[in-house]
Amino acid sequence: MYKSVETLLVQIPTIRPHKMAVATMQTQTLVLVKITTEDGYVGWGEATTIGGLGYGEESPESVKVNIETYFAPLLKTLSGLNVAQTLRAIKKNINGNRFAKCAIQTALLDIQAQRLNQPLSEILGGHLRNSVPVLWVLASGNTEKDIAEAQKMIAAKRHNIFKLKIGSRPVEQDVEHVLAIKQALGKDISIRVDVNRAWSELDAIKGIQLLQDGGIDLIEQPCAIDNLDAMRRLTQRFDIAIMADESLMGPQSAYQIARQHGSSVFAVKVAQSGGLIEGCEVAKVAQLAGIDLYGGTMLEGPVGTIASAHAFSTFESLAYGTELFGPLLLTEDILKTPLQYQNFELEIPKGPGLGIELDENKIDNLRRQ
Ligand code: MUC
Ligand code: MG
Repeated sequence: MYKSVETLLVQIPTIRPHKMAVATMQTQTLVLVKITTEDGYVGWGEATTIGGLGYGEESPESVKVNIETYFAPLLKTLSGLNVAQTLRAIKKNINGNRFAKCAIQTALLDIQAQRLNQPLSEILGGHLRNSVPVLWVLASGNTEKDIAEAQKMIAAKRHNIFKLKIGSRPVEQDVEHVLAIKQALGKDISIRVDVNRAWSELDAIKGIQLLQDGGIDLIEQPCAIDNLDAMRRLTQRFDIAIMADESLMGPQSAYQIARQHGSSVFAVKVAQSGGLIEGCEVAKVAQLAGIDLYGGTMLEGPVGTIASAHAFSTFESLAYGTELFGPLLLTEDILKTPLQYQNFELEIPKGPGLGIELDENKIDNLRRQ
């Protein structure tokens, strides 16, 4: 049934250095998975991560090796099964590897949706919105450059919400940088910060108090991945929204955080969740626990971005919007028709499957040999 399963590492420079507490990116390595069936369908998935092993537990290289060594041979033995049965067999035979599992699942769902002649969102339960709001991340590392970049985005009606990457400088310096940007952009522009787990609990108490007083709207992943107790104490101590990102690793960890109300918002990432279906399950746990939702990214290219958009389009509420801007951070597009970003939102394609067409010549030129 499956003729081939290919994993391609596609290296694309970013439009400027993207500075985060965990890594500074000058290029992004997209991890693309292409599954071809015996009867001629082609499905795409993505397992992109950030900063090699700096962010998650899988690197582009480990995803490629694991898919080629374990997932692809297994898939070739699974014929005549539906998507759910195939995913169950994968889970039974392969531990962990959430990013690789997400890419494989996305490609399988892309194929299945094409067979049914429906957009991918429809086999995840159905879309509730045709587009999703998209914020922009200011991470040049320079206050003046960030302000100019934000003003350009607002004028072009591309983004009117901004997330600032902090955590690599002392708390006071980071706060000064954030509040200068908030003041320059004005009270109607929502500013959030992502600490990428760089603060101790005491740093967080100091920093969050100052940012809350300065009118900032949300604090993302202030403390260490495993320090769920600190996340819970901070959520209870402050009025400002505290969002779990790296700590959220799928439905089980969503449940663990939700049962103690360890954050007020969840950043749902399909790769961190282990798949689109699991991303929707994380959202359901949040909804049941009264936790707000935000659609996160691993700075994927167009495949992972639009797959995430299909999943997020099914969420009943998406109070904090999304950060599905990954393709806009790259200097090259790998689609025949670019994704549609307009009026501060990303349109969700209406064609069958993912609803995008990849430019395979371009991919061939950009891929690591
Ligand atoms: C993260 O931690 O949120 C998402 C946007 C961005 O700039 O970096 C990623 C990772
Ligand atoms: Mg984050």
